[in-house]
Amino acid sequence: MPAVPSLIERYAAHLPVTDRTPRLTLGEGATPLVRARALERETGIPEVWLKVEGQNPTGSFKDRGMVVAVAKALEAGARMVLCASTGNTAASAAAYAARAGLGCAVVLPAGQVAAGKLAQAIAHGARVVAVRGPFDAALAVVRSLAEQGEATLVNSVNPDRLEGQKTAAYEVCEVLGDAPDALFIPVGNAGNITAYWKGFVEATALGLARRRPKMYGYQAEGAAPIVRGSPVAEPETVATAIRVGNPASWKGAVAARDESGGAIDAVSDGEILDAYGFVARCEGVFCEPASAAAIAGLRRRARDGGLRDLRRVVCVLTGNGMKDPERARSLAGAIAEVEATPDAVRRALRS
Ligand code: AN7
Repeated sequence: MPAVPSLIERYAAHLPVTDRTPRLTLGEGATPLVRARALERETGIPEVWLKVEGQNPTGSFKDRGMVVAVAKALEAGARMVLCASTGNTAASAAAYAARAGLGCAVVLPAGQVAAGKLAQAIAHGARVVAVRGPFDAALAVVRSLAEQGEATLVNSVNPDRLEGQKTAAYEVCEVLGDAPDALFIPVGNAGNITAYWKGFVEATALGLARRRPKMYGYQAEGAAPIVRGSPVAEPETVATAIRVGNPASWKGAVAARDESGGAIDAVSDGEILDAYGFVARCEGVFCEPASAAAIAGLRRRARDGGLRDLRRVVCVLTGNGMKDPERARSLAGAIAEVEATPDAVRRALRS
């Protein structure tokens, strides 16, 4: 038995599982919630916390929902799972399918998936196909294949995914003793903001929290259909994880925004990369660019004076920075290569 019970065991009473559901686990959930002092200084908000979802087994929040979806697929006698993905869903599906002894097929937008995520899908033995077009085109393909009975679809249109993902909201409430005043979260296909809101609503009903947070979701400017109010045919952003033009959980995201009194806004690629560098250098937490959209949104809203009444906020850092090594490498120029002597190294360090 692991020291911390698996996500399915911990939250069985609140998940669509039965005694017959396999207790599949890779040690997902129970991720760190860490104080962000540099962001507190910059924003003037008394408490800023980071929910470090990149600490999940495959390096993103997707593992919470995937463990439930794959366990339920296993319980139902499935042989194969299938998903479209900007990368993290594919990595997670591949790992949990491998663990469960199921086949896995992933359909990716060609040329738009970070190297680490692709490496994971391949290493875990998934069948990988790239399609010409954005994530939305890949999702349409797998929905059609799943309808024809080819495999169990494990995208977030599968309700078991969102049920698993809502556990992150429970954890936040457990650790803080209440929900925060506001939650900042990136928005791509919009499953996660939908799942967090469900989790917070349930947490208040269960007595884990007295309040519900305002939900602040962030899309990238070049991929901001919810902000614009209509689908984007050719989404573009450096944050490839949230390069989505027609989110499947659009309605859920709008409900979370409106019922909580929050907002969904767009941040530029420049703001995203600035926030990405800032949390890595000033907080010691390395997230991926898509995750940094939440930090970029927090910084912008604080600068604009829109957060004066808030005492405690949580930012969800959805994925690990190591997923996208090429982007990280672009933060610095050439690395000096010198003779292996103290003098040469000292000179190089000073230049
Ligand atoms: C790091 O992997 O959609 O709004 O196919 O990987 O629930 O879609 C990833 C999404 C944010 C957006 N941060 O979450 C996929 C995929 C990271 C992500 C999101 C994703 P949703």
